[in-house]
Amino acid sequence: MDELEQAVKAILQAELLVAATGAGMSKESGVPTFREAQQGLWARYRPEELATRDGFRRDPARVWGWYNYRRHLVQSSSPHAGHRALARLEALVPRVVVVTQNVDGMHQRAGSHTVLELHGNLSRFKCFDHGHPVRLEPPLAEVEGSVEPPLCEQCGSNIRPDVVWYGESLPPGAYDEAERLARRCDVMLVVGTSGLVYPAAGLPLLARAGGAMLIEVNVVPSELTRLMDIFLRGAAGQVLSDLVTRLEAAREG
Ligand code: BV8
Repeated sequence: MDELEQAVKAILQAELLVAATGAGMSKESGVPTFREAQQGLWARYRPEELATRDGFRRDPARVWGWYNYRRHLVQSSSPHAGHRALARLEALVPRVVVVTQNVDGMHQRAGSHTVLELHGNLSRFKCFDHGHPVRLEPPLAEVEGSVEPPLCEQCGSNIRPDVVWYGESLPPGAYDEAERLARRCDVMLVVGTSGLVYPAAGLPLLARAGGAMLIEVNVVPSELTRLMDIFLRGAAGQVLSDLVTRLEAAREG
């Protein structure tokens, strides 16, 4: 039995499947990943300069402008067949939860109903000093550049994207639920992550300890591959589409 067939067999028996996704999940939508040399978002900047409280304090306009540019990339992109395949899974497995490190909202746009955003969403906003939620027409920038952020009407501090920066804690509700589900799931499908950023990267280990079958989809091995029962090498769009098409055929068969 080839690896894809093994994955189909395991998923058909699952009651609870957790799909843990990273930036590689959105690559085929045209949203850049972080670590791929040259074209990755971090290639030209160090994460500490842009995705930390200190980076924002030092130069709010540069960070705000960078997120406006990323928001433009996200809003000019669409979910691909791989995002839609994860949504199709909901008709095949009693409970499917997507736990994503991505901040682009693609899973929700593709139709997934239960998405835990561990690192927030760049189209949601709050203020820097107190986290006051802020409703704002999401600003877009077709080119990178510095743009002064607006100010919070309640406290006058800078408005920032509602994402989790390095050194910031994850939203307690989302992370605690992700941890609980990782421990309980029958299958964890790990897609498009280098497995470098914690605590998200620790979830597959919890799933393994809980007795789950671990399946990874990636174009190259990651930091997590050593934990996996099955490694499906390939792009998320193609591999997930093939996987779910086979699952649908097996369900009908
Ligand atoms: C925390 C949101 C508790 C913002 C992101 C010192 C001080 C403080 C903390 C730390 C510290 N040292 C270490 C830490 C912990 C730190 C951490 O893990 N650092 C790393 C760098 C070592 N973590 C944190 O700070 C977290 N908080 O620990 O809080 C705390 C609090 C205070 C003090 C101490 C502890 C918060 C981390 C969240 C940071 N925010 N994003 C934004 O997006 O702007 S992280 C961001 O980068 C993403 O969200 C994601 O998590 C990460 C990128 O990783 P990936 O998604 O895996 O993407 P990557 O590009 O790396 O890989 C892409 C993969 O896809 C590759 O494997 C590639 O092969 C594959 N691929 C490519 N194409 C395809 C594909 N796969 C399939 N198909 C394809 N077509």
